[in-house]
Amino acid sequence: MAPDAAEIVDVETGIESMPLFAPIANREAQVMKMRAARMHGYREPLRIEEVPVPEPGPDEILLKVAAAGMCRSDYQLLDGYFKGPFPVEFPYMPGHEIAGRVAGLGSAVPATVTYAEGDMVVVNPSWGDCTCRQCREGNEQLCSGNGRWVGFGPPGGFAEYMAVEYRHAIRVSADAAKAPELLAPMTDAGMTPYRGMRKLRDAGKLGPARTVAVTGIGGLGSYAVQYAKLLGGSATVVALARTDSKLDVAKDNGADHGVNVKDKSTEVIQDELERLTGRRTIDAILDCVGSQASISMGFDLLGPEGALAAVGLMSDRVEHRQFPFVGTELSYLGSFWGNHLDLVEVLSLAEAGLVEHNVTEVQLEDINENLEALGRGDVVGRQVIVFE
Ligand code: FEH
Ligand code: ZN
Repeated sequence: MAPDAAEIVDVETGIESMPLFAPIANREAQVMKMRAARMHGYREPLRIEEVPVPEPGPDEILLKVAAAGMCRSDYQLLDGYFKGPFPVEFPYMPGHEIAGRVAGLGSAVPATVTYAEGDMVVVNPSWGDCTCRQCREGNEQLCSGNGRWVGFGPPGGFAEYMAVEYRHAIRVSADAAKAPELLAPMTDAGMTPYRGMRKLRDAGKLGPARTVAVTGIGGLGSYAVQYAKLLGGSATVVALARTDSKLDVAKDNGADHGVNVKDKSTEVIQDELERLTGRRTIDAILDCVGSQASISMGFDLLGPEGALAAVGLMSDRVEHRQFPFVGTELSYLGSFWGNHLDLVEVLSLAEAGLVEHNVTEVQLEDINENLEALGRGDVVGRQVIVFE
């Protein structure tokens, strides 16, 4: 993919001030092939195929994908859970946690972005249309216009190359670039619980003599307990999960206590909380599961003025008794993915060595068995497909 400056200027556009290596990438992309995992239907295994490398549009950069994280949402996409909100056209390439190296620039990428070939970037996954209030306030993940979410509409990163609008790429330091497998998960598993925990903190629900719990220690939860420690203002951090091995991971990541909640009544869980923390209730919960059972359990465990922030999506509906919401002033905070600043902040925390990762490197060829493990809830931490 090495650029040839003379050809760049003449052949593709004729504009002499073109960015360095854009047209070369465009031209080569037309003939180059890449491996990609694509959906051909709901509830069908992904197929690993040789397909053309995408040609970056004028505002896009071509990325050579270095690492792509695998999320439970990928399993749900395949399963049809998102058919309504995010219909996709087949064949379709999922993958929304992406880190990759710049391999080409579209003709209209401004020189001021100063990308050089080989720069490592992460992809901010939510692509708002910038017409609505949410986008103008910086929350493109909540775009109420024609927002798009990579891997849920635009082609994603389960492929050796992808094209992305330059403004959605965030360049990382040369040091961070050495471990793309740790960068990719920050774009969802690392960012989503950060935003949720930030909401609990900003709502005044964390602090000394409080208890904050994280429900579900999968890809997001093992980051969430760390944010509970970082943002919690010395609140006691409790992990709630259904297997002891997941609780061990939570404790390795800084949780003060773990409670195995499988098949336990509220009262039994409260007995255990009392033994561990001295209190039967919890002040703030970050729910990383999103099931009727986990959210209902969370509300049952909240004390007066308690708040539950939900970042997981599993059940279609969640029902709970109405009285405690009013009678004890409970709050329910939805929190979706994260915005540009959330991503920059978690990247900075990670770069400062304040975030532990629980990453398993996997191969593109094994994608279907790894998706099945995600569907069964068997994965602790993040599986990340590495390409380089
Ligand atoms: C992405 C798109 C739709 C639903 C859920 C997700 C998550 O993976 C982001 O947290
Ligand atoms: Zn995800």
